[in-house]
Amino acid sequence: MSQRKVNPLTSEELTGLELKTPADYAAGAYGVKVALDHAISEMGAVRAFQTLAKMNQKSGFDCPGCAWPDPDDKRSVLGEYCENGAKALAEEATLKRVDADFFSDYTIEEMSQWSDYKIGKSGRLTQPMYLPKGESKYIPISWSEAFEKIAKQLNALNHPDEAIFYTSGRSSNEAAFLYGVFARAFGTNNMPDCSNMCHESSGKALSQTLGIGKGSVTLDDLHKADVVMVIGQNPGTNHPRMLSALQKLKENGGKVITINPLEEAGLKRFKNPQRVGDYFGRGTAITDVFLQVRINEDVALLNALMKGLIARDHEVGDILDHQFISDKTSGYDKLKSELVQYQIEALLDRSGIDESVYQNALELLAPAKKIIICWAMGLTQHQNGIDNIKACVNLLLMKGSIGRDGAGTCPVRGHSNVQGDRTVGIIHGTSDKLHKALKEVFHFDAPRKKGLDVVDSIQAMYEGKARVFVSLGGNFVSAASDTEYTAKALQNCDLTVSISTKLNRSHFITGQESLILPTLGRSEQDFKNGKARFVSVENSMGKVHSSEGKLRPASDQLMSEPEIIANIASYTLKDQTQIPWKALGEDYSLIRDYIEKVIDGFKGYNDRVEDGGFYLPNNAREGDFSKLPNGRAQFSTCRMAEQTLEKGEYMLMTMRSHDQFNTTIYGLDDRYRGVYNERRVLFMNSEDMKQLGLKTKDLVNLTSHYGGQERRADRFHVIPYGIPQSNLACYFPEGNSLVPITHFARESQTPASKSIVVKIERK
Ligand SMILES: Nc1nc2c(c(=O)[nH]1)N[C@H]1C(S)=C(S)[C@@H](COP(=O)(O)OP(=O)(O)OC[C@H]3O[C@@H](n4cnc5c(=O)[nH]c(N)nc54)[C@H](O)[C@@H]3O)O[C@H]1N2
Ligand SMILES: Nc1nc2c(c(=O)[nH]1)N[C@H]1C(S)=C(S)[C@@H](COP(=O)(O)OP(=O)(O)OC[C@H]3O[C@@H](n4cnc5c(=O)[nH]c(N)nc54)[C@H](O)[C@@H]3O)O[C@H]1N2
Ligand code: SF4
Ligand SMILES: [Mo]
Repeated sequence: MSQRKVNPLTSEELTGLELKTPADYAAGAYGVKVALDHAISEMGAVRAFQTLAKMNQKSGFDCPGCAWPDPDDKRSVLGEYCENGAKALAEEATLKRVDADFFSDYTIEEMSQWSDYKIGKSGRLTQPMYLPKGESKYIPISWSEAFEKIAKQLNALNHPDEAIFYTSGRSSNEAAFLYGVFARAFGTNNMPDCSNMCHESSGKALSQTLGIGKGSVTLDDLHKADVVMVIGQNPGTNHPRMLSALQKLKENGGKVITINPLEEAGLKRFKNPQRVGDYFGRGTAITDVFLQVRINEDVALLNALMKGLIARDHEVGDILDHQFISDKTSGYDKLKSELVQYQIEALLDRSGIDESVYQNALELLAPAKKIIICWAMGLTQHQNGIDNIKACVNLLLMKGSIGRDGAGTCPVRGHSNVQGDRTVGIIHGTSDKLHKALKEVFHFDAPRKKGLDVVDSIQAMYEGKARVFVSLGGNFVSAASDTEYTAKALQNCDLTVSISTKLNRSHFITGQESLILPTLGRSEQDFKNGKARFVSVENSMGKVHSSEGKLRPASDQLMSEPEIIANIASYTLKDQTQIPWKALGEDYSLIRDYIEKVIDGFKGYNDRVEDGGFYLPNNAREGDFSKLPNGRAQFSTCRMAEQTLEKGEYMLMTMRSHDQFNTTIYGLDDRYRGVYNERRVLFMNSEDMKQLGLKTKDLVNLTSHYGGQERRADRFHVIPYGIPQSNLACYFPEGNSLVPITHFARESQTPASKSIVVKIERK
């Protein structure tokens, strides 16, 4: 085990909390100002304006932020991006640099004491760096020496399953496909990815019920729905352009029901920065009915809504789609008999919803023929995450709201290409179909044994069963749960390798040896032999399109992701395969040709992607459930939350502020929630504060107690907030140390980082 004394947690230093009243609308003129301030301060004015003009345009590059889709037809001349897209770009296109001199100035022990904010703001990585065994400073290394070291360590393993190949969701289809082929040709399915911590619960629930692990709607459907339910998602911050789609929906007469423990500003009212009128007017009210659910009581609430719909259908008829239920689904009677066991009052009592607000929601849902449910981490990151999503599917199926225009499932994806990475093979297993295709096309036998996901990988490293960890993007130590345990797991490795754009904490929490391989960002030009190359990505709604960077790269020593992977593969596997690694790394159109041969739905990939992009096949969108048992969509039985709180215990959720992208901290404000200049805050109900005798800004520590072990996160300012009693919220990753590695969603193993039972300790 490493002797280095590095800190896996972000600094606990307080930065000077200021509080204001939470906002009552999102975006608007001030949002544009903030976006430009970020872009200009990191990139300079000229570079900022020139680059932003290319983002999300047809011949430009895909926003490195979230996975929200661009319009299919025309794009706005005022810019097709939001405030947080501008911040994501600013972060990547910053003029600050982390070069060899920087690394010679600081030891990893020193840098690990910094806050995540300070680490991220250091700038872009510029050259390959190597941390030798027992040393505390990274030193420069050539690309070829770096590849030799990786090959040597991989080939020295007792078994390929001692290697782990992690992927974060920002990699292109081309890079991800090559990485997946390499890992399998090397001999392992150990491909954990950020999806495991994100929408894995959605993927599992949707595959089992509708036959596809993705959503079924397009952007256009959102404009046409009768009712959109937004559950466990904060689009104003995390998918800001979704608000433009909801605005269009409202203008077309559609309604919005929001289910969330917090009344998020972006779901109240939206002032569209692309509409001059909205700068002066009040903008558009988004939410019609707000159901302020208690944390993890969504199944109870959805069950109550379904019971209400069934009762009305009995009374007045034509509320449920009986034709659809009998023609296309199975399991309805079982669900109905299960729902009979519950009392609506008891379900509402559990979920914390007033009868009158519940009735208002029913008023909207009952007559609706076209319902869309959008959701994100508020549903997936609980022990019963899969049940949450199956309950949403139940409601949609009852109403015949699947496979119909303006209706369906909308799991809103996180990272800009997390969905594409999965499509092209980043998953910890090889299906029979993929096995066969790889054999036919590349002439090798992919491993049959199931691989490790994020949680299993951490446990394997902790137990010394895995010894080389390669990370294609991401910040594993800060993103995963049980921070100190995860840190020990990584430190048990012989070698950790990070393919990264920017410095992050995982570069300090390393194996005995460590490599940082700096790569190009989305916004940067990717030239080879004088020719510009482009990559492709898939958005949250299953559309594949191209992305071509426009900026001069941060350094002339950067290498593209596909080329780095091709080199790792060819150094490691030498001539053991017939795969032309080098050629693939140079010419991405060859990778796309192979993707077309191996993965369904990519026919004519190269031509179609250059021609504006294309939608991948989607059986749920088509209403085709032939792959499912009896060829039918499946109703399911869903378990409600089972955790009960003892006296002195609270239910904590960890969420994103408005000024971060996962572990990358853009700034210290959470403007919509009225929190400024501080991340160590604990959102608490004012009655709960009163009971504990806590005043605004008092400092507290948090502890969790699972399996007889105490875990801690210290020093948070308490702030009164509109959150249900006995519920708490703090930011991610500050709260991650409280989540035991074994606390995850059943089946999907997604860390349950939105329902952590904690106690409060006064400072
Ligand atoms: N600017 C920005 N954009 C991002 C990201 C980012 O960090 N910054 N991250 C990207 C990624 S990877 C992802 S996965 C997405 C995440 O997007 P979101 O899922 O919107 O992100 P979170 O902040 O985790 O917030 C979840 C919401 O769920 C609510 N919630 C928590 N618990 C419950 C519950 O039990 N029930 C219900 N109904 N609601 C609950 C919270 O109050 C919060 O509003 O965003 C993506 N986009
Ligand atoms: N407690 C708690 N934990 C959570 C969550 C939560 O809500 N609560 N959310 C979970 C979710 S939804 C997710 S998706 C994970 C996120 O987990 P990750 O994807 O692992 O984390 P990120 O913070 O997105 O990774 C940021 C790093 O990626 C690198 N990077 C950025 N762009 C590129 C690029 O183009 N190429 C390459 N190679 N590297 C790049 C940079 O070095 C940057 O520091 O965290 C999870 N963890
Ligand atoms: S909505 Fe998401 S993808 Fe679109 S500009 Fe904003 S951050 Fe980028
Ligand atoms: Mo995510």
